[in-house]
Amino acid sequence: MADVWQSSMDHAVAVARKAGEMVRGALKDDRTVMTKSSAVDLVTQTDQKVEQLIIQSVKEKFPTHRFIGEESVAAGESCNLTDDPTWIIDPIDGTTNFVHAFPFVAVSIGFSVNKQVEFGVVYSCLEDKMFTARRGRGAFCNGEPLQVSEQTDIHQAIVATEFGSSRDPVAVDHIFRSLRNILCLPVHGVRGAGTAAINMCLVASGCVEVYYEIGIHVWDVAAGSLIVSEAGGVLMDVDGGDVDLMSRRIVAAQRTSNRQRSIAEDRQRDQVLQPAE
Ligand code: LIP
Repeated sequence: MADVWQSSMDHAVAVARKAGEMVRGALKDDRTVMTKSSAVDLVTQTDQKVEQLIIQSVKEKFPTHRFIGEESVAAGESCNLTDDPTWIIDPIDGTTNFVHAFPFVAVSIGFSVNKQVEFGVVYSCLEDKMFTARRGRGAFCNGEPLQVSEQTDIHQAIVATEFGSSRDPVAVDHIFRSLRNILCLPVHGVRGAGTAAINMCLVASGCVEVYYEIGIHVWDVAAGSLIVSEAGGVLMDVDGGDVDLMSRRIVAAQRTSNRQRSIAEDRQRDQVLQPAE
């Protein structure tokens, strides 16, 4: 049977590539920085222009579809995920990286219907890596199939996370307590690319076993979540329950063996992951 969302996915890949060109071009220009929720929650005109480019082009092709876009929400639009076909857009995931020309910057486009992600596209535009996943049809990077790591021992894992943009000392203490608990499990290492979307693609690619973050938004993780699950990984809440993409917390891991649920389950036993808010 024909895939009803194939033309939308093709469009997402094409517009993500165009958006990536815009991001690369803007890196050479002056990057005027503004702030949002805190002094370290950065936004640039390029974030806004890229989001407009994506939304405009989708509206022309699919006029009935809805949108949740990071910069539209910052400008006051609502952030409700309905059953309608919805494009969930982070025009620049890794804005701080972009501002500093730190080389991990992604355009992230998820597409959901009935609150289920149907396809995800993450374009790591400075590396020129196009990550894609279609529900039930696998995950790919530049056309090559992705497979999560087979490492089942958390002690031999790399864990990715981020510090977020809150500098409230209590929240920062929670983040550091979680980090300390994880490092001392022990694990081989803790890393962070500076973008949730690319961290999730690293899980899907098999070079990072687990990524977790508390405080992320649906646009940071919608596309990446499908890329992880289609590469054989699992998603869960930080307390080990079912993931809710709107809950602002996520664990993405290579697979659900008893051992691999440990970070989330240890949260219940030993409070490994401290809530940030
Ligand atoms: C960022 C994420 C990053 C997270 C930040 C922020 P932005 O997205 O990708 O991992 O720690 O809180 O959400 O703002 O660069 O699109």
